[in-house]
Amino acid sequence: MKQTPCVLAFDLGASSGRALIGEIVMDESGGPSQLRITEVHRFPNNAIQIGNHLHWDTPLLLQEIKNGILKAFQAGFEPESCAIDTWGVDFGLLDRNGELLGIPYHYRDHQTEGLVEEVSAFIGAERLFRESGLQFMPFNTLYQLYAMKKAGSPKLDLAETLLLTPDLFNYFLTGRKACEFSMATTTQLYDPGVGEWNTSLMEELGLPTSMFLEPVQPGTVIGELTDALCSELGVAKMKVIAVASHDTESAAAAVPASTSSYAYLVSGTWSLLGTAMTSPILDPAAMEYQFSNEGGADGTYHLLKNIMGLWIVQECKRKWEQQGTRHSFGDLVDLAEAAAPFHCLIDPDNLGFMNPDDMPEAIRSYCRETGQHVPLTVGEIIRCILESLALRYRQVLEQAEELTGSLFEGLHMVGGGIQNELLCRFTANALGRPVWTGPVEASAIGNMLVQLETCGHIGDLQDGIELVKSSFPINTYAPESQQEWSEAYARYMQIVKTPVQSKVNAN
Ligand code: LFR
Repeated sequence: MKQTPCVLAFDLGASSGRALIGEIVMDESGGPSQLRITEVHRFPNNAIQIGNHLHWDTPLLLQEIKNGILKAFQAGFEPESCAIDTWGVDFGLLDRNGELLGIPYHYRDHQTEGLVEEVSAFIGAERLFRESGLQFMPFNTLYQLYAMKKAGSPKLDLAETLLLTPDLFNYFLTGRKACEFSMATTTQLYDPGVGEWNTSLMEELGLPTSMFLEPVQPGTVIGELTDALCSELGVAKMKVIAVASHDTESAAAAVPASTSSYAYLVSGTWSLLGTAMTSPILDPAAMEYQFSNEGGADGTYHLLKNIMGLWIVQECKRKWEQQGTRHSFGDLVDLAEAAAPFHCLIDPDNLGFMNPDDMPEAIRSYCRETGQHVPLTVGEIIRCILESLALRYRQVLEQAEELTGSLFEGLHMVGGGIQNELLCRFTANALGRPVWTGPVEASAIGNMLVQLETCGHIGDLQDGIELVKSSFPINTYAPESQQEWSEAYARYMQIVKTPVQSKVNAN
């Protein structure tokens, strides 16, 4: 039986990974009319503390990728290609024999604490921003490597090649080493103004410069599954493609916008609020607001900001489970909905929420320090988080408008977080503008679109966006109760200016 063209996308997130098949459904005239997605595998992704460091379980993730390939074939698909997208910044180091040196660190490991300040003082914050265009997030590759250097890590001495996470898995699948552009731009060691690795910065920081490969653009075929892997799994050969392998950029490539200027929010563990651009904005205003310029698919740059996101909810849930109370995400949202509005607000991006031992306590202590009502019940805490996130989105959207000179009509929300309808409603209310949600699996879909373009099944990404529009529902949330939300925003802006003892974050 002749199959419809199909590709396999792996989307690895901080809490779970999934493998999805994307198939082009043809219309009567033989042209592509719909993208049909089928999840063939889903698996948890848990960080592991080993001694003093937090790591990814890289071998297990590779095993799950292999399981995903196998399951795709077992389900009767014969994908032409596969591609992997993951979170940014993290990496594996290879020795001169091409073997992995140690277990890759997780970006929430504490090794980089204090290094943003230290490196800024040493290099100069303005220069650092101008030459990287990146928000000073403590986990950026630059700070991780600098932490290793300060710790005298022998791995750095032995490293011959640095591969960012998707590149590392692509290497395990194909035996080919490559560096994909969108991931390179998350390191803070790539200069987007010049379009090259910033080797002088590396030298000044004492980092080896030779382990970075020349970046390749999304849409580059890296190779094929190795013979060994095909016989291990008993599957046919397929191409392995570098897509916009940073998950945020894959998601951004699937935003079903109808205007040339639009804002989007990729909602999941993180909330990434941004807008597509043709070139990076590297001026002091972008630094002051701490935005990033990240490389995307199709030669785009995306001006975007990391906002702490649903991580805060996930961590509360985890803590309550540890203490013996289990709640589903649905229960948490119901309890939040039943709680009183605007009792207390937090700055979700206060660094105290980056990786505390006890997230509910971190929230209570923030509220205590800022002289607010201290939330005690589960409902109060979750409501506080969701309202604060929505208000933060307004603040960041307005900053993005200021930086770009655009006026955004509303906000496109994509990613798993849009299943939290209360958050979508709150966001429309906080913005006083419509919120359009969908698709949920944006990263996997953006990943598929670049594969389909590379394999010649769609003309370009714009064709892909049209497919997205005709294949996935888009919901609209209209703003309601403006008065209350405007008052809450004014209060929020006061609260985030209040100095707190716990770690602070700029802008
Ligand atoms: C989202 C994301 C963000 C990145 C963060 C850490 O999954 O990729 O874009 O800043 O994870 O890598």
